[in-house]
Amino acid sequence: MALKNLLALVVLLGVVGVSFGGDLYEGYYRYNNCPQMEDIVRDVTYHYIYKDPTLAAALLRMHFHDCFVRGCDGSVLIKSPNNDAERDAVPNLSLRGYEVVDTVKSVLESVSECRGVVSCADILALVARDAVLAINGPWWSVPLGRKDGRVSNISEVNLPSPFANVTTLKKNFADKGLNSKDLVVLSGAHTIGVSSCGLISSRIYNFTGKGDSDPAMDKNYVEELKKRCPPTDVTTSVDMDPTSAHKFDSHYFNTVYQKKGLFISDSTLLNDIDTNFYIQMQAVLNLNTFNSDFSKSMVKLGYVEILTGDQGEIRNFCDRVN
Ligand code: HEM
Ligand SMILES: *[C@@H]1O[C@H](CO)[C@@H](O)[C@H](O)[C@H]1NC(C)=O
Ligand SMILES: *[C@@H]1O[C@H](CO)[C@@H](O)[C@H](O)[C@H]1NC(C)=O
Ligand SMILES: *[C@@H]1O[C@H](CO)[C@@H](O)[C@H](O)[C@H]1NC(C)=O
Ligand SMILES: CC(=O)N[C@H]1CO[C@H](CO)[C@@H](O)[C@@H]1O
Repeated sequence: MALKNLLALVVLLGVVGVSFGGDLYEGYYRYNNCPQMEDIVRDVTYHYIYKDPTLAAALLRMHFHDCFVRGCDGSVLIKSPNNDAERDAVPNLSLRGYEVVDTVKSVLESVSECRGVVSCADILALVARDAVLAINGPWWSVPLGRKDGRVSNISEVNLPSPFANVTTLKKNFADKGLNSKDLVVLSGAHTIGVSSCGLISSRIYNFTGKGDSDPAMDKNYVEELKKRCPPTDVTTSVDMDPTSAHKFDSHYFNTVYQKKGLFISDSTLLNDIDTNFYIQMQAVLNLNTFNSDFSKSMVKLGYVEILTGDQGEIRNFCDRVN
């Protein structure tokens, strides 16, 4: 009994110690009025993913987009009557799964002690984790305590481009406090999910404006992609990690190593000494560190430009500011 109390005190002090820094910490809502929070997020997320496993990719991507624009502050979730919020931006056209976050929020708001307590930014960070877990991907602990932003503006959506080279991508990530390892590891998220044909048509049909394809892509693979993506078809989807698109594994790095990376931003990871080394470690040496590397980089991503303490607000509905 005494030992148990002592342990509880040590844990509590540890938590308080971290929270003084305005930082995030694990189990935040257990100490802040809503101990059921993580269970509710998991149950709702699993419910949706079992019905439609492809939502896992969409939700993982949504968290990434949220964090890269104004930080992980839930701004990607906000709707604007004028269609000028982040989610109206072109790269957002294929974002899906907003209903998962909105449902989690409405369940939480229906529990009296959780009402007005849980941020949408935290919900999204946790939904992304649980969505990956629901398709047998890695688990990572998600430090919580983010606050929600009040601004979402289409003009600020400046995500890394699928046409960017590795120099630019490294800069994009460095601007968010993420290094080359985070870049190559997080790009591994493309082990699941799809892209629309429109984003790759110039790469396979008209790379330099002379009816050619990108020499950095395997010639046979270009032909395969042409079959799936006829020249004028911009809407059909193709798997980003063919033969393993529904499995969260390190196969993406084999794909990139075989010059079958779908975007220039995937292939270009072979052109940098650090990112190339990581790809070879996974694809050739089979080092099997991807799951734990991914977990670490996701936690780092979840800290990008966050609002904590008195900053921001706790939204009542995730799709609008209070
Ligand atoms: C390195 C820079 C990145 C670029 C340039 C990039 C670009 C893209 C593009 C263009 C698509 C296809 C979208 C469409 O069809 O409209 C996509 C899909 C996706 N991206 Fe990325 N991405 C990057 C990094 C990331 C990161 C860091 C994550 C998550 C940690 C991520 C997760 C995903 C997922 C899961 C999908 C599939 C979505 C689905 O199937 O609905 N991406 N990405
Ligand atoms: C979005 O940003 C643009 C450019 O900075 C600005 O003119 C516009 O007023 C902003 N819109 C909203 C709704 O804040
Ligand atoms: C990478 O892209 C940037 C921006 O388009 C360009 O300025 C730079 O020259 C490119 N670097 C390489 C090595 O191709
Ligand atoms: C290929 O690109 C060139 C230069 O941008 C353009 O003039 C031409 O119409 C394109 N061809 C096709 C088939 O789209
Ligand atoms: C999912 C989503 O909100 N998509 C939006 C992306 O932007 C277009 C164009 O502004 C909107 O019509 C979509 O609703």
